[in-house]
Amino acid sequence: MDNIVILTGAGISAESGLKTFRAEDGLWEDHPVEEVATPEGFARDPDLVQRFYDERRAQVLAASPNPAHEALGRLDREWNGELLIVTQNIDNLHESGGAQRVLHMHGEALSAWCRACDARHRWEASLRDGPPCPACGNAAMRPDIVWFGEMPYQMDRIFGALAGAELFVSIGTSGAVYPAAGFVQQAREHGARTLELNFERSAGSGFFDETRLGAASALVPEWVDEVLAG
Ligand code: BV8
Repeated sequence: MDNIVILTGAGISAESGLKTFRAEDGLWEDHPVEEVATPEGFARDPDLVQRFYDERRAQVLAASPNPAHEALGRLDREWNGELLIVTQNIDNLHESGGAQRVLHMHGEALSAWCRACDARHRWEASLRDGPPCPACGNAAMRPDIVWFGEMPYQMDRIFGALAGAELFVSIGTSGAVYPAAGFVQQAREHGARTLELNFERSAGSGFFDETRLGAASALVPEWVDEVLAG
């Protein structure tokens, strides 16, 4: 086996203190998803949406990687084959944990996107009070996040990776949102083995050859040890 594709979701960052989406105390509870994670919601109330993402940006900056992120960082350093970590998460904890081959298909909390000139900038401060875009000076920056109804980033690259994957591993995701939730089926169609590491069985558990239930901070280091031991 030489080519691994990993999909991660909010569950891998839960033990770093970042809220997941569908737990009872989940993110969406405070704000209905259509208010904060859709272009329509942003058009209707930009200040609410900017405040929501300002809060998330600050939480991301205050969070630290947990043993699951660090184990994937070790895998990235030591695995000589192909590897791609496709994350649905907008935090930067995979990178802080040492991983480099990371693709943020739903964007990043620490990135701002200018609607006037299309430039993207690393951004750690607030966007709420309309700071000028460093490239064009317009006060037109939005969170660089893929909202519902928007095209996820780098889909061609992801589909290409899934076509070549020999092992597809899903970590900490409920399998509730597409197209990410469909990746396991695409990997299977191309002959990959499939493994799910999650707290509970997800909506797509039936598509996995193997499901291991537990906390990511325990399951992921154990699995990485297995893979690196050959
Ligand atoms: C698109 C950024 C076209 C925002 C996010 C009807 C049917 C099918 C699809 C649709 C439909 N109607 C509309 C759609 C499309 C829609 C969709 O799927 N809707 C759903 C609600 C039905 N999708 C879209 O709009 C997407 N765009 O389709 O464009 C297209 C199609 C194909 C190809 C190209 C273009 C865009 C969706 C992106 C939305 N943005 N995030 C932000 O973060 O604010 S979605 C957001 O929720 C996440 O990014 C993630 O993708 C998604 C799911 O969240 P999870 O990460 O899975 O987290 P969750 O809380 O759900 O689960 C956590 C899991 O971890 C749980 O299972 C839990 O048990 C486990 N866990 C918890 N703690 C731990 C743990 N596991 C281990 N250890 C722990 N400690």
